[in-house]
Amino acid sequence: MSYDIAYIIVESGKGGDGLVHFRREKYVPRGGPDGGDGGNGGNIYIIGDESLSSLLHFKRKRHFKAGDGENGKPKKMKGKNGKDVYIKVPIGTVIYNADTNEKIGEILYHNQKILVAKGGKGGRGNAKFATPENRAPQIAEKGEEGIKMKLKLELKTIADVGIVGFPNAGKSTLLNSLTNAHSKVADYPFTTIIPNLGVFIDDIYNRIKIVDIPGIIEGASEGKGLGIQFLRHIERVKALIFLLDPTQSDIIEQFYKLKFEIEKYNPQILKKPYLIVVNKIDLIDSESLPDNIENKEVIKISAKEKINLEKLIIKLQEILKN
Ligand SMILES: Nc1nc2c(ncn2[C@@H]2O[C@H](COP(=O)(O)OP(=O)(O)OP(=O)(O)O)[C@@H](O)[C@H]2O)c(=O)[nH]1
Ligand SMILES: [Mg+2]
Repeated sequence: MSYDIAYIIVESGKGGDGLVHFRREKYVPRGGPDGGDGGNGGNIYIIGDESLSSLLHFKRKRHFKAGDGENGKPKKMKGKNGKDVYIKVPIGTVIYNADTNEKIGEILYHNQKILVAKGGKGGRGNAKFATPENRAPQIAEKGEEGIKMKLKLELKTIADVGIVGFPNAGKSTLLNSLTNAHSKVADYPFTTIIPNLGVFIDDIYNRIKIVDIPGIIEGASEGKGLGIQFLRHIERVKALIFLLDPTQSDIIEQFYKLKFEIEKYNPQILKKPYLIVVNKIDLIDSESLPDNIENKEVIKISAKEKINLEKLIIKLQEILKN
């Protein structure tokens, strides 16, 4: 089982059987039929949970069974319905029938529910079969069987590239300049609250999906600013752009602070390929910037004035290829 694919077995509950039973009361020698209906079997739902970011929790538990419906009872009492089961998955999970490969649905938002296995219907008790011709039916229905199936869950990557940086670094401006996106740009921090997705199409029609994310600040991994919500998004991209803003503070310091927050959240993210990009070179003397950080080339651009973006694209294509 890999990080972003999981196989699970789900089993909805069996419906309870209907009951054959006749009323028994003192002084009433031959009571009528009073066998109750069986309860319905429990359903299995998949539900979106925004606090999850992977399918790893299915390593521990792979088999899910909903409760069976109770059998019908005397006095026309219906058996209890079986307990439903809700299986939590991260947003972005696509659900397939593992045997047929048919797509069942996709979880796109928090608390979204998709019914994947309906419980069996409870059978009717003999009280339901009484007619003027047959006042004492000896028949009742059996409850329907539940459904057992294997599901494949797949967590989609949201984009190829995620742009990370401090608030106001120009992440949304860069996304808009490179792609068809119209992410809101403004000169105050936390303009971007929800990640925006844009697609860059190169001359050989390769599509690169790029996402800008809310600004990272110190303490983000502990929930400061927009906290870990956005860090979760960069777990699901293939490569990163560290976008540094030389008008705010020292860029080397910015780079280390960003890396520090990401590492504290999930060190695996830093194993992804990344580019170090300095923005807003139209505002400063770019000669004063270092050419390398940690032996990695520093790419100097202006997202707003569209300076050096061709080079950035070439570098992006390179790191995505590997
Ligand atoms: N001069 C200049 N200004 C820029 C450049 N890139 C972005 N800006 C400006 O910087 C400000 C912030 O830009 P945004 O794109 O909203 O920054 P962001 O990183 O998305 O900000 P948050 O979403 O708040 O984290 C805006 O006023 C932009 O016009 C650039 O290359 N040169
Ligand atoms: Mg923004």
